[in-house]
Amino acid sequence: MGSTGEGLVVKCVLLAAVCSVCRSLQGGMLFPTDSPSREVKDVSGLWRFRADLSPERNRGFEEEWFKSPLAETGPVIDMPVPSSYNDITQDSKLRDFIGWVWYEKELWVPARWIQDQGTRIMLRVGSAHYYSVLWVNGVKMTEHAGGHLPFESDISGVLRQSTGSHCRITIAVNNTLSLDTLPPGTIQYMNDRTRYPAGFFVQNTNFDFFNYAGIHRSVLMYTTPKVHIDDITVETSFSDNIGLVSYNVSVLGGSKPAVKVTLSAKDGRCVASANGSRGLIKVTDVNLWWPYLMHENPGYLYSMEVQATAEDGQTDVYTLPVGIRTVKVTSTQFLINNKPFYFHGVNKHEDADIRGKGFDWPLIVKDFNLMKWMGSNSFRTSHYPYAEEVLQMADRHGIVVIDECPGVGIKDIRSFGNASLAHHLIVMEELVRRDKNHPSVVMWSVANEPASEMPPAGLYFKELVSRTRSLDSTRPVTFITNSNYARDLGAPYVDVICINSYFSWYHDPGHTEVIGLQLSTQFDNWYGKYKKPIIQSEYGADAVAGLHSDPPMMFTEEYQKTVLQNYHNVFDQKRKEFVIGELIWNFADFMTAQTIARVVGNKKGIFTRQRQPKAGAFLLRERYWRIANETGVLPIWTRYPCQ
Ligand code: GCB
Repeated sequence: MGSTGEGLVVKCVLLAAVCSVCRSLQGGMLFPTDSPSREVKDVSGLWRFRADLSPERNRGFEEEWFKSPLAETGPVIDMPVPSSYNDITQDSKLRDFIGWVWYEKELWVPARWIQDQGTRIMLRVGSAHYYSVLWVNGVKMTEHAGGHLPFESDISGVLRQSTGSHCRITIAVNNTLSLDTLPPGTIQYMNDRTRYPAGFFVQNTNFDFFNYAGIHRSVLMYTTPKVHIDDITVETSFSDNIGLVSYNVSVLGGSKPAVKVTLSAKDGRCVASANGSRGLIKVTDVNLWWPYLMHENPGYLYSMEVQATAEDGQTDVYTLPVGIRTVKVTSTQFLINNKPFYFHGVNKHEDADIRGKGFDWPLIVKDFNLMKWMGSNSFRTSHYPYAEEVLQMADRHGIVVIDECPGVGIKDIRSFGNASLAHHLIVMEELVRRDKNHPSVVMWSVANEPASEMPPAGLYFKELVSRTRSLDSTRPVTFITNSNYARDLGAPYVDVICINSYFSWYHDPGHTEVIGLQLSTQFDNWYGKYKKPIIQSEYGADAVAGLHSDPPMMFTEEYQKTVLQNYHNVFDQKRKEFVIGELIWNFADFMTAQTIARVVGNKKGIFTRQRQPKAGAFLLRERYWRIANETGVLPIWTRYPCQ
């Protein structure tokens, strides 16, 4: 340890991680929507911004930058929210910045919100990477550990204490990763003064994507009545043509609220209703929620309107989309509504030019159009939870989702300790709380490629998987492995085995002729030992768009295509047995840290980062539509010409 400042960037986050361990989740995290009793105000847009470049990254806290307008304590720049800050300026110091950055937004809150004492005013951040502290008008509201899930705070009190309805929101965000964060990382100080300047440090990580940071999703202000619907949980099933929706509504803020639940079909017709905060609703002639390419009418959603009326007669109304479906796993199949489902889809990243991991509607809609164009029926949220709006799209389009937590790059034995596990459990709790009602989400993934052969991994995953099951007993749980089938200590606990392998890329580079044998062996070994269905959760090869060679050479479009074809031959044999899915790595090229193995990012996309297809995209398109035509029921308008 050399300079006075070293350790501080880490210390702030470690402290935060410890606090998050002590915390247990309170309340629900319903997505804010307008309703007759609720209003939403989007406070995204241009915010003021400053990175704390002080050696200890701690000047903002020492000088209490949250107490007065940010522009009064130093220079500020414009920063769009939502967006990563890294690629917004021409300054490499900001692109590669590690430590605290400060965001500020000033706005007017509708006066009626403040005057009406019966109105609860909430402030909700969709996600900010990684650790956040939130102040309103200089008063600290909350802190949050974790870069991919929402947090919120009741700001009614502080707004009512301030004069007028002017509101100043300050958010400090720290992207430092430590051994107990998810994903984990370490800060390394370089103390050889003949090679590095004083205070030089780097953030080490074990994952293959750029550690984009900032306020990545919308910041919303919203209201509810004082007696309000805090959370809703639905679990669905069916028997013959009767749909069953078991619901549980939690209402806070008052005693003895009267709860009424009404379920309406797509055309607005009321199909069932019930009274009481929990119960079972029966729907005759049910329209089940089906995946895309499995049914003529995929993604069918009912609307569940929940009304909670307080003793004073004030009513809170919240409407939740509900898809009725079941999910089951056998030793060889994944069943949706009791029919075998084969995952033919993609792995994605939240990643694009300029905005980094910032939420962006045009990008999301384009990505869904591309997935549907190529006949993809599913995706995995590699390697962290995606924006809620993405899951809402998946619900409506019938795209099946494997929902992954940010447990990526757990390679250091110290990251299997109690503090890490406690944080991991909280993240799973936050994830399930947020995403439990999405019919598109069919499985939880608790981690990607952890060092699952290390001795502590067995107990760690036993606990993690069983606690996840106790949070949600309706969905299977998996984690993604790339370890040796005989020594994997997590595999005994999961419901589905998900394997990543890169034959002829990281092993035997250039030799696509070995893929067939190696992949068959992989499948037979894993199935032989665990007797659980298997998804090839990653496979692929880098291809620099426009680079060609025949015979194929690594990094050309032809090589990527050849790798894919060789994998597909084996999938076609094994999907008759126990292989239940294939997810290409990756949907699109994406940014990574700078390393000698990456040429301006990872190029395993079948689309470029700008979403233009490479040869591999056309190959997959033919394949996925062929599989869909064999196994699915397609609406006439989607039938692919080359069937
Ligand atoms: C993997 C990782 C993924 C990488 C990919 C690659 O196994 O799960 O994050 O990007 O390999 O391209 O190396």
